Amino acid sequence: MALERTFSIIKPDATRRNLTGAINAKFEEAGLRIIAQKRIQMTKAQAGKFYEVHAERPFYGELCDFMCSAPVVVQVLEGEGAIAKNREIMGATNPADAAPGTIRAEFAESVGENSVHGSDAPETAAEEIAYFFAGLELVG
Ligand code: DAT
Ligand code: MG
Repeated sequence: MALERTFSIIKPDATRRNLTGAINAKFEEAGLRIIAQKRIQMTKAQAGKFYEVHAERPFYGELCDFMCSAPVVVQVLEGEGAIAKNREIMGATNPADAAPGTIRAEFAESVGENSVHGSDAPETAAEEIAYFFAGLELVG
């Protein structure tokens, strides 16, 4: 499997509860390297654009408000098969369905406030990384 990069967000429910370190430990224990990371306050415009693919879903407004409700940590994770590996470590979108030991099983509060975002494919990973980071900020 190839060395890949994926985009990750530690969401407001997790930063509020001081879970940044615990979540990063899960990534590092699984062999993912955090090659870029910054704490930002997302704006409504940024959140709206980032989740544009969900614009028609009933939860879109709530999702964008939530993403701006506290700081988030945006990050780039690198490793063998990083995109799929990160989705595995994250667990299912709804924490009630997430496998034991996954980030969402351990930390998520609900389907909407589920602690982490992770890219779902190589194309979205590349787009999402470029949306938040300049090339020089990625130090692999
Ligand atoms: P994922 O974050 O696992 O990729 P997704 O892309 O389907 O899931 O949805 C993006 C986010 O939208 C998800 O992390 C939380 C929110 N969301 C998804 N389904 C929802 C629902 N049924 N009710 C409330 N929020 C939801
Ligand atoms: Mg998704």
